[in-house]
Amino acid sequence: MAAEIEKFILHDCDTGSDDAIALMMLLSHWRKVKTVAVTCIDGNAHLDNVIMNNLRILKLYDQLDKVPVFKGCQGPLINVGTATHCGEVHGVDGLGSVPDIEPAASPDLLKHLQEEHAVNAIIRLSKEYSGKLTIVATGPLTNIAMAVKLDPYLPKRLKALYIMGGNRYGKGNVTPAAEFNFLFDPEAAHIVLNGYASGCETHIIDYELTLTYSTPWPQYDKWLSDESNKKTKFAKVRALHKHKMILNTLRDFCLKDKDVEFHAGMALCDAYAMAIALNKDVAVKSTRLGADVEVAGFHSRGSLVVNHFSKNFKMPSVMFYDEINIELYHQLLAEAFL
Ligand SMILES: [Ca+2]
Repeated sequence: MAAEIEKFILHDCDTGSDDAIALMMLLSHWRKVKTVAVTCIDGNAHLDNVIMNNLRILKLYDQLDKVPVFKGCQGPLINVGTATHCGEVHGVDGLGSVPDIEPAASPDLLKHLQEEHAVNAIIRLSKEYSGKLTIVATGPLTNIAMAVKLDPYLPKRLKALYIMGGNRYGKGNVTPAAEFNFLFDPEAAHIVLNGYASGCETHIIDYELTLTYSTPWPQYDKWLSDESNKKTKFAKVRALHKHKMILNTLRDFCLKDKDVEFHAGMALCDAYAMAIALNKDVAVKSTRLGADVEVAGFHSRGSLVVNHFSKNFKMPSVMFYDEINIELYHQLLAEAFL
C-alpha cells in the first residue's frame, strides 16, 4: 500500500549547486513528500541554465513526468548592478559544468518545461493545495514577490514559507553587508517579508546559520569518498556519481581561499533550508524576530535588518534558527544519494 503523502512542497530555486543538493534531498523523500512543482528563478546561474539544471536533476531521479517545471522571472525587479550570476562558485552553467550523464538527451529535456509562467503556477497551485502547500525558496525572491503582488491573499493559503537567504548578524558573502539571494533582488526580499510574514509561517535560514553548521573538510572528504552505496542499483550509482561531482566542484571553489571564515567547511546553504522544511526535528532551537531588508544604503543594500532586542519597532515577524541537529541533517543529505 502506498504511503500517505504528508507534505506538499513547491521548490523555487536558482539551481545552483546547493539548490541541486536541496532538490535531490526533496526528491529522495518522494514516498511521503509530494514535489508539487519546481519553479525556476534567475540567480546563481542564468535562468536558461537554471531550467536545464532542474530538468537534468529530475531526469536523474526519473521524475520528469511527475514534477512540473516552470520558467520564472529573468533578473531582479530593479538591477542597480549588484545582481550578477556567480559562475565562479557554481560554474558557468550553475552545476560546475558537470557533464550530463546522458548529454545527447539534454535538448529534449526542454520539452518538459511547462508553458505557464512560474508566478501564475505558484498562485494556481496555492489554490489547488490550499492550506497544505509549503514553498521552499532557495534563490532570489523575485517569483515569490511577484506572486504576492498579483494575489495578496496567496500567503493565507500557504502552510509555510521557508527562505534561504539574508544574514542575521550582518555577515555578507557578496558584499560585506549582504548575502547573495537578498542582494540579487532586495526589493523582492522586502516585498516577501512584508507580504507573507503576516499571512503564513515564514522561516529564514540565514547565511550565518549555515556557516555555523558547515561540514568540516575531513568529514566532508570522508563522506565524498564513501563508496558503500556503489553496489546498489545502477540508477543509484548514477545519482551518487552526479551528486559527488557537484559536491567536488563546490569543494574545489571553497578551497581556493582557506583564510576566510566560510571556507572552514562545506556549507550547502540551500540544503539546510530544505532539511528543516522536510523534517522539523532538524531544528533544535528557534527564535521569532522582527526582520526586514535594506533596499537603499551605500554599503548595506540587500542586508537583512533584524530587530534583536526592542519590541517597539514594527517589522515582519520571522522564525530564525539558533541550533540544528547536525547528525539528522547529515542523515538527510546521505539519504539524498539513495
Ligand atoms: Ca540557491
